Amino acid sequence: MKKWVALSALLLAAMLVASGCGGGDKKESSPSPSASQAAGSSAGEAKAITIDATNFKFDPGEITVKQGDEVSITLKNSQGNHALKIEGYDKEVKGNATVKFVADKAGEFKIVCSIFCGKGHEDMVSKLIVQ
Ligand SMILES: [Cu+2]
Repeated sequence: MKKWVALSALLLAAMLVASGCGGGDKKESSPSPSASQAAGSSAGEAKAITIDATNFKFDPGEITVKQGDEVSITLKNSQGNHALKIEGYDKEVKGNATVKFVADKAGEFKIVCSIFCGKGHEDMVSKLIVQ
């Protein structure tokens, strides 16, 4: 029993180390909107966003970028089989792939799942806000 506890603690530590230097594509851990505003809030930045899809939800449910930003959206299918479509931008990405485009139109664009994935399919919505 003691061995098992030690082993799982070791595993946990290893996982923490791995995630610490592994997930370089995630940019959500930067809670400093004031810092970017202070830097001049320039448009045309590269924004890499990962949307996590499960049954039946997109996370995050809202993405905000600036007009002119180079947006790269990666859809990660954590559960089920989903695809993502940005209405108004005519962009689509299937699970575990990335779509890149320039957010040249301002406004709010509905993001929907474009694969019928089951009973909660209609609930799979997110939103792209281009300011
Ligand atoms: Cu769906």
